[in-house]
Amino acid sequence: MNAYIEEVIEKVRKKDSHEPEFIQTVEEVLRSLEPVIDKHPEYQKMSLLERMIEPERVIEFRVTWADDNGKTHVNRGYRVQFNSAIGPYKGGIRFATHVNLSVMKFLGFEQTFKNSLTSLPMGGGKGGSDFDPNGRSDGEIMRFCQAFMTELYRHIGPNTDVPAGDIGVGAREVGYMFGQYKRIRGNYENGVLTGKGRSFGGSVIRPEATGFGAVYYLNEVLKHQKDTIKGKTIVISGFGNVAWGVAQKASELGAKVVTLAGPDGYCYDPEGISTKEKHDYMVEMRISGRNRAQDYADRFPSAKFFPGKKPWEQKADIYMPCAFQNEVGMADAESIVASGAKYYIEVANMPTTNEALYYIMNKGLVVGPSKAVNAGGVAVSGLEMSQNSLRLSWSEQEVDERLLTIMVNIHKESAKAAEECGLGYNLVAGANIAGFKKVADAMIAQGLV
Ligand code: 2IT
Repeated sequence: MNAYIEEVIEKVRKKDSHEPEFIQTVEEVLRSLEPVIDKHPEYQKMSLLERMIEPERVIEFRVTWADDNGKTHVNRGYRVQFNSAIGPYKGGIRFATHVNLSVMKFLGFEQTFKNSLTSLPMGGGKGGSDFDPNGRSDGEIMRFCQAFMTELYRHIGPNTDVPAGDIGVGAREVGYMFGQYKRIRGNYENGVLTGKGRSFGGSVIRPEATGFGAVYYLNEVLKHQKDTIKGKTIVISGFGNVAWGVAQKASELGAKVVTLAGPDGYCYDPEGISTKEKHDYMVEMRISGRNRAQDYADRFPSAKFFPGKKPWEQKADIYMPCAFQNEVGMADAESIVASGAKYYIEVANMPTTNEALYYIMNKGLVVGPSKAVNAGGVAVSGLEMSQNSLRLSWSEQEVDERLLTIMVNIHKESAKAAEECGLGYNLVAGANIAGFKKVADAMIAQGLV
């Protein structure tokens, strides 16, 4: 092990001991950079890793709002502006009870490398709140978004920091936040947020982009392995925006997604979540705010609901976690490996514990890391920024073709970076190395930033 890397990890463990998710991603990313750090002793002299693990800025703020009964609530808001070496901070906003500083920092750190991989000029950032949108009325959501933006607006802008959606934040919430931003600023700066509605600068394909991009990436992996997506069964988790995009594109390309999952358990549908009716129902499940996977089995008799269980116990050719961080632990990894599957493609941000990740990799499965696989979402956000700057909007075909090209390129560059370091077809290390190099070069070129 490289002594410099271990020293930096040790510092993070001590200094940020109360931030387990952040420590986890720092360990995973930094350890995989060993061949690059070995080759470049000047990075140590310039304290490059110490700089990279320190966010440029962390903003934490109070969000006060009133529910429909007039009761006052206080939530905590965050924006972590992690790294602006290659472009304005860019990354989503997450509304979920599990949001805390550790989660925000892990997401901002991952976002920095992910955005670099897209080849578009975007730095890394992340924001959110511990607000729980489940079961909230439309009016409550709007007032919360307005209260959140009333503080956030002073820290963001089309050339400064460009937020978007994430878990709990979709086009509706982005719309309310944009409205409030515009009202306070008094300028029509639609490049300040991405994932907007189509009528005010949103890009086509942005809602589908994360899921479509993930399947494009999977397709590249299969081609590399001289395999095909046709006829493959896929086990996924979640039923939100990302799972929805994956189910649609996988069905279109001839694969069959056989599960979806929520906090209450999972559904197994041997006929596949393959029809437009089923895909549309996933959207209904999301906007209902009920947050229940069981609703799917109640609606479609071909599906069976398994209460309190995770979908990883089902056999499949390909596993694609699409829900949230650390949803796949050691016991889940053991079922996945025992199934004989060859492919494990992370879609949610850091869905695998480090122990489970190394286990799956060591057992010889091809692993697609989330920061590469899910980069299609932020890539189309980057394309939305381009369209807003041009004051133009591109056709579906144009955006989809660009998305495909970007995903093909991310796979190619990651595979190449790993190969060049003598690591073989290691897409996990390859994505980290390829993402890191561009940011590192930019930081060095810009002096002591
Ligand atoms: O995790 C992610 O990459 C996102 N939530 C999308 C961020 C964005 O700016 O579109």
